[in-house]
Parts: sequence; structure tokens; C-alpha cells
Amino acid sequence: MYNPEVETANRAEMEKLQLTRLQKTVENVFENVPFYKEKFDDLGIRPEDIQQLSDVTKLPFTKKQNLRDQYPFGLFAVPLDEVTRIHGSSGTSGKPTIVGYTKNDIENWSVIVARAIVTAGGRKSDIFHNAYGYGLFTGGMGLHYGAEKLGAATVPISGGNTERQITIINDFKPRGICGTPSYILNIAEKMEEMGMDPNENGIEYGIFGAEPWSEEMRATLEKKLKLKAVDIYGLSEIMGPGVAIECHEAQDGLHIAEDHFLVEVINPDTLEQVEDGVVGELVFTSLTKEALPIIRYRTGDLATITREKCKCGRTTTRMSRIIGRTDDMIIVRGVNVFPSEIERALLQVEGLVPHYQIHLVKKGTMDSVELHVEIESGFYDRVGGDLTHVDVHKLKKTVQHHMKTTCLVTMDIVVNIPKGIPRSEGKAIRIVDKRNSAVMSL
Ligand code: DLL
Repeated sequence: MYNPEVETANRAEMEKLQLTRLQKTVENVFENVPFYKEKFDDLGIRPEDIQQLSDVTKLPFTKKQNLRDQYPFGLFAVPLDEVTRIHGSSGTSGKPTIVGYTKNDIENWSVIVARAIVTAGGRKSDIFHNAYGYGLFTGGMGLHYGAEKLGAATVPISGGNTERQITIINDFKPRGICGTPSYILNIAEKMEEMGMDPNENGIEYGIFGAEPWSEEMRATLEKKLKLKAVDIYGLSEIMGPGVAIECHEAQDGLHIAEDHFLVEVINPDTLEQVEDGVVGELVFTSLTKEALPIIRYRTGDLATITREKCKCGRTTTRMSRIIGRTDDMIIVRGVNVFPSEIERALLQVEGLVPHYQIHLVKKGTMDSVELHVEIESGFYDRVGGDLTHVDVHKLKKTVQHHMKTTCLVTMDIVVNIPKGIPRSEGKAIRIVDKRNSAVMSL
């Protein structure tokens, strides 16, 4: 069940399965979700119009705002009586986006995540330390049910209480761990602070995601914790974690669970599909969901896809890591900047730890970026705790130069003392927008 033939199916077999499931999903939403019925009527389409997979482009898009407008249960395709779980995702503002699952949805999701853990190198015999937050957020419960489905001894530690996490890791000796990359880094640093070597904890693989991270962050985590780190992607609107995951063999793109999710990549301006390999916005249609089937959901996440067979033998379409968001893109003096680019450039500078924040401020009438970085404790001691030291000045210049060459933007660099950047226990806050607040630190 966890490494089924579907992962190595040839394209024709996969597309046949996808088409049958797409047709069923379209009929379902047409019959049971007034929002979609109305949209289909407006566009003059009916379920019978979906005769081949490429007909998906005839269907309307769904956006986060549509879920917000239908808060909390308006897009559900089944009566609440058949819903066995509710999750949500916290937006930056207002109420969370609510999603629901039937018993079958939970079963499918568990199998998808169990498969994902196997893809990451996990086994039934593992102890599996789950540091994703439990709650409305899909990370904790999603990984939990998958790990249990696999048969791993699942430790539902959740996020936070880092010292206790470390004790549990030392005592239980898990083979696998999962959490947001920023929180796992936080755990590793705490271990060092407590006089332990995070290299010696015996963890063999880590499943990290739910927030953007870079190859450089992967290298840092793999070195610090001596494990293989793979990227897991997902979003609550589509299911939760497990929509796609990297294999431990190649670590080269995330395998999409295509038997459950149909992927498209579109140009966010023209809304047309782009060629494989071209960066665009990921759009997913659920193929098996019962409680909240979703048509052409615009994720806002930017990536590329490839249909080339992977070294691991799987034939499923792979997506690149998320390289930005349509709405997270910072436009500074006309230049598009993505936080992930900043992270990549930052991690190439020696003397800094991989925690950072991008503060957007106003300088007069102009938008400006203040990049808050954090100095390594060894470096800090070397300069005697003096942030005006000539070496700190040099460090600032180096960072500024790296940013200018990677992002084409001149940024003000603010060096923080060790632990000066707030640590996360879940998704890290990378962007602080101070442009409209009265308090500005210039
Ligand atoms: O973050 C689900 C998840 C939990 C994924 C645990 C992986 C691990 P939401 O809270 O709905 O769901 O947030 C979804 O998070 O649209 C992306 O912008 C971002 N995201 C998720 N995974 C990744 C990743 C979960 N691997 C939103 N890389 C998505 C970059 C990611 N961004």
C-alpha cells in the first residue's frame, strides 16, 4: 500500500486514472456544491464537457478568497454528518480557511502521508518524532496519521517546549523527525546550547516543510544534525502535508501524489498553462476528496514541474521546491525580490546563523528593505560583543554585496546579537512590514 504500483505507472495509465477521477469529482461538485454549480452555469459548462484531461482548462479556478467567502462550511460537498475532521489554516489576517474531511478522506490522506514517509526513507520499524504543531493546522495530525498508518511508533510531541523535545529525542532515539525547517534548526541550536552535539542524536532522516526553505538551509540542517533532509509540500485547501515530497534517493524535486491531485502550472497573469520547466503558479484539482473537493485551486505558490522519470524509479510528476509566492513577492523600487533568494544569499556568508527577518520600511516616500541578520556566537565573542567592531562592519558590507548581486537591491543590514532574531516553534515569520506603522527603525 505504501509503495504502490501507481508511483511507477506509465503516463498513459496515470492519466487514465486521473481522468476517471476528475470526471467523478466534477460531477460531484456540480451536483453538491452550489458555488461550483453557479460557476459552471456562468461559464456554460457541464460535467459531460470533461472528455479528456486537457479539458480541465475549461473549468473555473478556485481561490482562497472563495473559501473565505463561504466560511466556514459553504464549499463542503457532504452534509456535516459525514464530516469526521475539520482543519484550518491561519491566514495573515482574519479568520482561518476551514477545510473538512470524511472518513474516506482521512483514510486516503493517511495512506498518502504513509507513502510520503516511505519516500523520505521511513520504515514501519521507525520511531518517528513529530514536531509539527497539533491543532487546526494540518501539519501535526497529518503527519501523525500517516506515520501511524505506516506502523511507525509515532511520538506526538507537537511544536514548542524545546528542552523537553531534546530529552525525548535523546531518550527515545527516533530514526525520523519532522517539523518546520526553522523549528528543527532551533532544536539543533538548543542542543548545542545545552552542551550536546546534535550530530550524535542518531536521527537518519528529516521531513521538513510548511514554509519556504533553501538548498543552503538543507545543507545546514544535514550537517548540523547528520541526517538526510527532504522537502514536504502541502496545503490544507488541497489536503494538508503530503501533496508532494522528495525521495531520499535523489532529493531532486518533490514527487506529486498524482493519483489524488492533478497539477497544473499557470502564468499568474494570463492564467494560461506554461510549459514544463517554466516557473509559474501551482494549481491543483483534488481527484478523490469527498468533503471538500476542490477544482483548480490557485495556490499562490511558484514552482516548476518536470515529468521526467526520477532516479528513484518513480514516474510521478515532480515539482521544484517552492521558489516564492505570488503574494509574498516583495517589490522594492520596481525589483521583484523573493525571501527564498535572500535566504540563499545569506547562508553563503560566514559568521551568520540562518535566522533572518526582512523588514519593509519607508525611507521618506521610498520603500526600503532592512535585512535583520544574526551574528554567530563565536564571531560575537571574537569581537568582544562590540557590534561596531570593524569586523562586523566588514560582515555587513559582505552581506550587502551578496544581496545586491543576488537580488539587485541595496539593503540596509542590521546585525543582531546571538538569539536577537525571534525563534519560531512553527512557521517562521520572515517578513515584517513596517511601512504603514508609525514606529520605524531607520
Ligand atoms: O503548511 C501543510 C503542511 C504541513 C505542509 C506540514 C508540509 C508540512 P497550510 O498551513 O495550509 O498547510 O499552508 C500552506 O504553506 O501554500 C505554501 O505557501 C507553504 N508551504 C507548505 N509546504 C511548503 C514547502 C501546510 N515545502 C502553504 N516549501 C503553502 C515552501 C511551503 N512552502
